[in-house]
Amino acid sequence: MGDSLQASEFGSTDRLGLILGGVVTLLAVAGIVVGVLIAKNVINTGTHSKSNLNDSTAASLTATTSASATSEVVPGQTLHTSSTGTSASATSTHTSTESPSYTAATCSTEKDIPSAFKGTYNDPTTWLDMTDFNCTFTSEMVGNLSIVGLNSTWDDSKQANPNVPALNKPWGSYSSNPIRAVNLGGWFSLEPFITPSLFDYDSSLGIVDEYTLCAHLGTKQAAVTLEKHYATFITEQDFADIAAAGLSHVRIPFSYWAVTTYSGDPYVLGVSWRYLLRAIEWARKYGIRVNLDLHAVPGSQNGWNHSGRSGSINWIIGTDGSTNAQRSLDIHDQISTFFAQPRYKNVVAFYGLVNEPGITIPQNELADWTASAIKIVSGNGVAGTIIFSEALRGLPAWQGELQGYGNSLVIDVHEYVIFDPNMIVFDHTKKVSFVCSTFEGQVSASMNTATGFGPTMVGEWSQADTDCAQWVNGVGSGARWTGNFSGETTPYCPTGNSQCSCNMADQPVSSYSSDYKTFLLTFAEAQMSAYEAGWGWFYWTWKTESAPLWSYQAGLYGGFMPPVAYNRNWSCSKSVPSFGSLPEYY
Ligand SMILES: *[C@@H]1O[C@H](CO)[C@@H](O)[C@H](O)[C@H]1NC(C)=O
Ligand SMILES: *[C@@H]1O[C@H](CO)[C@@H](O)[C@H](O)[C@H]1NC(C)=O
Ligand SMILES: *[C@@H]1O[C@H](CO)[C@@H](O)[C@H](O)[C@H]1NC(C)=O
Ligand SMILES: *[C@@H]1O[C@H](CO)[C@@H](O)[C@H](O)[C@H]1NC(C)=O
Ligand SMILES: *[C@@H]1O[C@H](CO)[C@@H](O)[C@H](O)[C@H]1NC(C)=O
Ligand SMILES: *[C@@H]1O[C@H](CO)[C@@H](O)[C@H](O)[C@H]1NC(C)=O
Ligand SMILES: CC(=O)N[C@H]1CO[C@H](CO)[C@@H](O)[C@@H]1O
Repeated sequence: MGDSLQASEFGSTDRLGLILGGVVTLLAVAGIVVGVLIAKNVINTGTHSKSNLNDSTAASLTATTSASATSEVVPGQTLHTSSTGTSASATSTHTSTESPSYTAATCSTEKDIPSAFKGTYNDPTTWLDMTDFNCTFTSEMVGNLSIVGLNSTWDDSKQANPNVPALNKPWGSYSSNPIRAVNLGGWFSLEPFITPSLFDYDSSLGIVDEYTLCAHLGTKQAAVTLEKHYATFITEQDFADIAAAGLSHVRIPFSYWAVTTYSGDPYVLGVSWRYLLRAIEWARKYGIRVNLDLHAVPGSQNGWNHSGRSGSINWIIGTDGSTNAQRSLDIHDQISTFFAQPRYKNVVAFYGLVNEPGITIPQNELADWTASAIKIVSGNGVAGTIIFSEALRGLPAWQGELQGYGNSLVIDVHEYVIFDPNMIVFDHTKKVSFVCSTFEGQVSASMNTATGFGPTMVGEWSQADTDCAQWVNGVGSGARWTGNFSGETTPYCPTGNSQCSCNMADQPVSSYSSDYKTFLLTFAEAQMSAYEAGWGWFYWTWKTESAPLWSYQAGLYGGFMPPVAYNRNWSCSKSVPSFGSLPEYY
């Protein structure tokens, strides 16, 4: 897709020559001469402690292009038509109160970048944001993935909070010291309901997911738009706030185009990779352990928008299903080789194979793929516990499956009461008691190999009591609550009639009644308590633009989340408090 230069592969000088004519010959010669020259210019890194979030600079960046028909990540397969260094401009949107630091450091400039890497996503002189990135070029790759941007040393001595061990100390038992954590959803794998501003187009354009968004923008503008999002949506301050909220882990969803793309893909290749790596460094700085979550695999594992492309499942099953299954194994080979490096041993505590595979994928085929993936990932030496999804068929379905891995394999279930017409209709009290009985019961049963798989975690949950949040069912979709979701005409709310309305869900947090906040806090504490019957929980998600019941941050600011996650007043062992005169129809 798109409109920029196509280079078929690294070393394809014929093709480069066609595009750039004699210039490339000069660059190639210069590249050989320069070789792996280490930059010598000492520059003021005061500028590098800032985000260079300047739109005109961003606009001068040109796009990444996907290599045609290759599944390898190859340096030089993407081209920038120009490489405007961003190191000179220092416009900061969020660090303006910091005093500048004047530590000397060596940053590469354009002349230091070997020709094969010039203008690629590995070329730091083209990056939009240099905050905390190492600005010295390196051609070093691990698992065919670049380490450029990373520092050579790291410090694993931090503790996220006094109740959990420092990164360089063993966690111990997750059954007795559960995970309390959040997802960083909508950052590297876009979701319209998390960032509706990125999907604000006329509905006739059909922009409903990252695929259609990138196809519409074209490769150049997609790269500019998405890099700006990567650089601004989550910042270091979020990691500081997450640790301060008593949370110990983050689950970071990312998509396969962080490492590779295939013929015809419109996705932005490679740019999210370095922001993912920086995110891990920020997590480390606050003692937070990371759960890497491959949220989108080639072909789409569930046909939902958050797999990149909404539509059919073409992974294991569907068109090119077996090719895409193999591609996803190849991707795991690369990624797990990378994350087996010593620098990740203490911080990447969990390694997720694939988010929410669709229920139409036969379980035996999914289990076979999972066993192959585990063999690759553990064979490459990843230290973290591997995660597989219950794949929307219920925890009991995995009793007796994928046994023999001990505590090095954990099953992941996502618990929501609002996507099921049988549960969304529960009143507020019933939603709380249902979590405490049924969801806690499911998690407990799953922890026991006589009744379930064994080690069990809850990788997603939220405080939503309706499906009213804008686009939570997809761009342009109606809601079950009001009775206009996907051809339905029955309103699924406790009163089940024309009273059912999204009015309250659409209000700002500042207008929430104290009874509603009591419900929301209790609903959150009920879920935390229920899921701590297993290995613990990851809330979905840390931050949203406009959906407060899906934002841990909004809950903290709004006073309907416990200020620190490990210190709570209510648990499932207590009776459900009164929610006063809280209405049940909105
Ligand atoms: C970005 O930099 C350009 C050139 O230095 C300047 O003209 C422009 O005002 C800056 N834009 C912002 C948003 O700071
Ligand atoms: C890398 O090192 C530089 C220089 O010491 C520092 O400013 C920067 O914050 C470090 N980056 C990370 C992610 O730790
Ligand atoms: C890296 O790429 C080369 C060719 O580009 C390939 O032969 C090799 O298998 C790849 N290694 C990994 C770990 O993907
Ligand atoms: C920055 O990266 C270069 C190349 O990988 C490396 O030699 C250097 O030590 C790194 N700087 C820091 C501060 O880690
Ligand atoms: C669904 O119904 C609500 C309330 O009547 C309305 O605001 C919304 O536009 C409808 N959405 C669709 C997709 O029909
Ligand atoms: C627990 O209750 C006390 C006393 O009512 C209150 O001050 C505190 O904020 C509550 N803590 C949480 C986490 O709700
Ligand atoms: C059509 C579609 O894929 N809808 C999904 C989009 O993603 C949201 C969550 O972000 C899901 O709830 C929808 O089912």
